[in-house]
Amino acid sequence: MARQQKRVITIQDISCVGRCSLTVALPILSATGVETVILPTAILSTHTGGFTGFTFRDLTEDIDPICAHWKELGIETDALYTGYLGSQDQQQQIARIFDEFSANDPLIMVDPAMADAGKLYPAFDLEFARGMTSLVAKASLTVPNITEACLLLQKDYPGEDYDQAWIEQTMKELSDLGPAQVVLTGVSFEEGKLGAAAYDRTLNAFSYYFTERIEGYFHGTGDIYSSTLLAALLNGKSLVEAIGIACEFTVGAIRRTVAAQTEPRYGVDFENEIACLLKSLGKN
Ligand code: PXL
Repeated sequence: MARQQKRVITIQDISCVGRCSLTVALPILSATGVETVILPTAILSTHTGGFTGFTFRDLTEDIDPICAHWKELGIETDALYTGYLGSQDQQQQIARIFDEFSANDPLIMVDPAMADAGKLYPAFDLEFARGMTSLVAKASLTVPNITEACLLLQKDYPGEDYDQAWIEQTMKELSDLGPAQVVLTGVSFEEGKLGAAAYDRTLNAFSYYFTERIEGYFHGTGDIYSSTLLAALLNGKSLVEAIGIACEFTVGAIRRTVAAQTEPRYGVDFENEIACLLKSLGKN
């Protein structure tokens, strides 16, 4: 029977506490009507940013048997979406999964979740970043922040010292790796404003969306942004519309968290912002 709903296979870790990766991707995508098939890469008691003593179980060995079962069932998908991976071995494994589930010409979105603010996350090294470049090469859309973009391209991290020409050149270089669409997050040209830039190679078009900048570091917001971007695209929005919808949703969740004065390492209150997201998608 033909599927009515869009389906995504998302591949990232489960951080049990701390609202990031699968614990934000699944609720956001599901709430917007997208059937979400999950492939957990690892299970951690918390994410690795701002907590010590976390547990980590690598699920590399489970990935192939899970996918083999799905193949037996004839599972097809409209999109594949990867985020934080458990190990470098998983990069090649996932590249194979992209090929195995390519029947419907799915959107392949790689969020190279590995670094922020000029630094790799604690679990990763430069070799992992090299491997991520190979995975991005297979994507149709990639969503790095500026730190991740520099690691993918092996260029120096500029901090805040860049201009529009640098952003556009960087997005073109990322697209030259493979993806026809690139969204760069954490872009700012003006004090007090922060947002995202997009490049669509097929249209040869750049676009931008900015909101107010809220000072502070908020865990999981990259994953919230990527999940919302994909949710908007799978709900028929254009890339230009989707980058704005994802910016507004992410900043809305940050605003709620600041107002509630909760600890940022526990993630942001995106749950109470979901009604606003549905409205911006025209869903209620
Ligand atoms: O993408 C954020 C993220 C996801 N998963 C784990 C993390 C982080 C960021 O630190 O540690 C386990």
